[in-house]
Amino acid sequence: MTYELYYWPGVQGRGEFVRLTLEDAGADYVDVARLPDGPHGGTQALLKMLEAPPHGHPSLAPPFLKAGRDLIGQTANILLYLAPKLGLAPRGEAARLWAHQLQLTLIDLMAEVHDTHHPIAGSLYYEDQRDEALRRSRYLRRERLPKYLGYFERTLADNASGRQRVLVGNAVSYADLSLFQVIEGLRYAFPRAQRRLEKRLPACVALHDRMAARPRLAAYLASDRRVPFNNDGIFRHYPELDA
Ligand SMILES: N[C@@H](CCC(=O)N[C@@H](CS)C(=O)NCC(=O)O)C(=O)O
Repeated sequence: MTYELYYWPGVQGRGEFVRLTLEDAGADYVDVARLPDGPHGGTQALLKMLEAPPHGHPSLAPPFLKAGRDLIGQTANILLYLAPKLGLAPRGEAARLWAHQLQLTLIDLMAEVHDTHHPIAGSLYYEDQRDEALRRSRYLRRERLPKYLGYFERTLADNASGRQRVLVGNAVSYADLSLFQVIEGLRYAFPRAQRRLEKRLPACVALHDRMAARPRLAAYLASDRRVPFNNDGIFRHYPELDA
């Protein structure tokens, strides 16, 4: 089965969570909107599948995944479906729901990060909401990031079931890959705040480094399939927001 991932080209965004799972598993997939423009590739193909899918349930927004005749939207939902098939989910319903819960929490954090540079509306320029962005990011740095990352640090510390600390059970799951991605994004967006915070996050940092060293993931990160972080994505670096 060749999976088809539909996500905006040029940014990592929420699609990157799905990409990391596909890449780490060595799955066969195409990143449709990054293909050359045409009936089966590029942004036009994405919009066509978004607005009028030939079968399956339509999504409000990317990312969504086409797997045969199934069309699955919502990042965490895609991973709930995909990761067990690729050997990157824990076994058993309770553990799967726990991984899903952690993924939803990471997606919540992403939304808060997005709202630091677009606190009023996604349709307005950053420059037109800069004052609100400055206020919002102060609270993210001081209150929200310590709360979220402290939670993941405790979750890792509390899970003593494996030799190597992972978020769920005793084997790497998509939740670990997603935490890696969020740490990468925060290092790009808020390098100063993140440097300070990471002094109190040894388990998160160790997990991040172990994920980065996984052979397939390392190969992906070094490849041109990994779009660099940039200021069109969700994690953006505006130095004034990291003051
Ligand atoms: N909760 C959804 C959010 C999807 C989402 O916000 N997608 C963004 C790109 S990362 C988008 O294209 N939004 C367009 C819109 O909301 O109008 C998920 O986790 O997949």
